[in-house]
Amino acid sequence: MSFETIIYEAKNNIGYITINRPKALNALNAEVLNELSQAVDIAEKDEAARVVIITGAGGRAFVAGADIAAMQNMTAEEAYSFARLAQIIYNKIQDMPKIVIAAIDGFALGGGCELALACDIRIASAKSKIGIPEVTLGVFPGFAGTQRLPRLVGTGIAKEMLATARKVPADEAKAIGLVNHVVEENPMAKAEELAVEICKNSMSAIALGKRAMNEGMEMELKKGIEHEAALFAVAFTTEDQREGMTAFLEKRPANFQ
Ligand code: DAK
Repeated sequence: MSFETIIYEAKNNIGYITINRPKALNALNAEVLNELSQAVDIAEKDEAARVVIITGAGGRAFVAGADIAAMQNMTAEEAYSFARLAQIIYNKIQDMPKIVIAAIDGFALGGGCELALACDIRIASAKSKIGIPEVTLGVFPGFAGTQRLPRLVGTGIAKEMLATARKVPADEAKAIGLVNHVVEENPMAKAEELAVEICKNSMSAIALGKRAMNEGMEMELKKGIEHEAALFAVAFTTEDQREGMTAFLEKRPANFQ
C-alpha cells in the first residue's frame, strides 16, 4: 500500500514500513506523521506481518529529524500538537503486540532517533550516525527522546547526547546499547535475519513478554514481577502454550499459530 510519503508492504511474514521522502532525508512533517500513523495501524492488524521493520528510503538517512522548515514558524500551541501527534504514533509502535525493528542506514537524528527508540530492536549500518541535535536549533527533543533515551542508555549518556548534540557513530552507539547490532552495510538484511528467527516462535508469547517488559519498566520492581505472573498465566490460555509444550515432549518442532 502506498501513500505519498510512506510505503507499506508485507512479504514473508514481515511488514515493511518505509519512510519515503529521501530528498529531505525523510524528515517528518505532518503529512509523513499522519501517513506513518495509518501505516502503523495497518501493520498492527495485518495478519501477513508477524514482525514489522521500519526503515528510511534513499540510503542516506533513516530519518534526519522532524522537518525544520515545517517547525520554523510554529506557535507554542502548534508545537504542542505536533509533538503529541508524533508521541502518540511512537507510543503505538511501542505498544504494538509485534516486534518492531528499526533498520537504520545513515542519519537517525532528532525525531528519527526518537522513532528508532520507540522500536524494540535497532540495527544500524556502519556509516550511520545517531543523535539528538535539537539544542542546536533552540529546542530539545519533543518526540519522547527525553524519556526513552535515558531509559535505554542511562541518564549520564543521554544528558551528554542532549547537551553536546553529538551525532554518535554506529560503533559507539552499539557500545552504549543504543543499537543492538552494527553491520558493515545493508541493515535490512540483518533485520530480516532476526525477523526470520522471531517468526519461528510463538507470536502470542512474544506479545505477552513484550507487554510484560514495557509495562513492568513503568512499575516498581516487585509490582512488575507480580504483573509478569499475571501475564504468564495468560500464556496458559493460548493454543501456542499447548502446542509448544506438546511439541517439545513429542520431540518435534512446534507449529505455532
Ligand atoms: N528537516 C527538514 N529538512 C531536512 C532535515 C530536517 N530535519 N534534514 C535534512 N533536510 C534536508 C536539507 O534541508 C536538504 O534539503 P535541500 O537543501 O536539498 O532542499 C536535504 O535534506 C539534504 O540535507 P543536507 O544537504 O543538509 O545534507 P548533508 O549530507 O550536508 O547533511 C545532515 C546531512 C543530516 C547532517 C543535515 O541535513 C542536518 O544536520 N539536518 C538536520 C538534522 C537535525 O537537526 N535534526 C533534528 C531536527 S529537530 C518539539 C521539539 C523538538 C522537535 C520536535 C518537536 N516540540 C517540543 C514540539 C524537534 C525534533 C527534531 O527532530
